[in-house]
Amino acid sequence: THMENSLQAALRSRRELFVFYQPIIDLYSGRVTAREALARWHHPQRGWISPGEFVPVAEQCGLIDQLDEFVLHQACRSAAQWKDGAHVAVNISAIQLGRETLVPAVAAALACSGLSADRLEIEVTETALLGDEQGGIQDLLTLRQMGVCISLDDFGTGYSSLAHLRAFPFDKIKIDGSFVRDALVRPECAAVVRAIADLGKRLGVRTVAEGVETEEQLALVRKEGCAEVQGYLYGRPVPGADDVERVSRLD
Ligand code: G
Ligand code: G
Ligand code: MN
Ligand code: NA
Repeated sequence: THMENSLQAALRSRRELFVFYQPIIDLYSGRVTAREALARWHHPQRGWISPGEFVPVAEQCGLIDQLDEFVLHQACRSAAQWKDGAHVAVNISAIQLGRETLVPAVAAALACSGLSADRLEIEVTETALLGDEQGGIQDLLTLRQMGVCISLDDFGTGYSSLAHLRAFPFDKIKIDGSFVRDALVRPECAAVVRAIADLGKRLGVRTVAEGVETEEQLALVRKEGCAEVQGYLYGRPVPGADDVERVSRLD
């Protein structure tokens, strides 16, 4: 399709692809503990295209490994320059787990950037653990042995199963933003936030509340015992320091 071809061209030239970063705050210290790397595509005719649109296309047409590798390298390179020592969190597509290219790609990004492995967090969704479960879990174990932190993203949506938490000892659970968004108006969403936060405490896994946009939502997730928060209240995704100027010319 047209989008496949232009995404392929964008990956080759690299001029239209950007990595934006959104802060993740540790509620105990109040500091930025990590930044999530989020892919952004500025198409010459269509303008900004969301990863919600182009990541599925990249997955379908076999470009996802190149896209994730691009983001991984860029994110590690940026994080190596951050003076506050914050971690960088990179999303890896579910279909990459259990493929022989993933672990070498992470190792290469760390080696090229000089970033210490314990400053890299890999975010995977539960979909990653379906199907070829053993290959996926083996990859996560290898990454963990290298010192990389592993987060379970979008928890509570999709194919949520508590079996995943038994199959692999995640370092963090990210509570999907949809629950946080509605927690103040829908008791069942507040109950889900509380249940996941409790689960994290009992398992000794840090929980991250995503999609925190207001002070009221912050107070709620703090009360429920979430360890970290992410959302527009603290900051939207913004381009890395090296790209600020280039992006401002596009807007
Ligand atoms: O940034 P935004 O909220 O629009 O992201 C939408 C979705 O795209 C999220 O689920 C996010 O995890 C995913 N995403 C963003 N960047 C990347 C990336 O570099 N690789 C993969 N695989 N997914 C990404
Ligand atoms: O699936 P994943 O958690 O990786 O996706 C993160 C997505 O959530 C990004 O696309 C980011 O732009 C979006 N996001 C981050 N914070 C907020 C927020 O406070 N509100 C909303 N609506 N979206 C957010
Ligand atoms: Mn994520
Ligand atoms: Na998420």
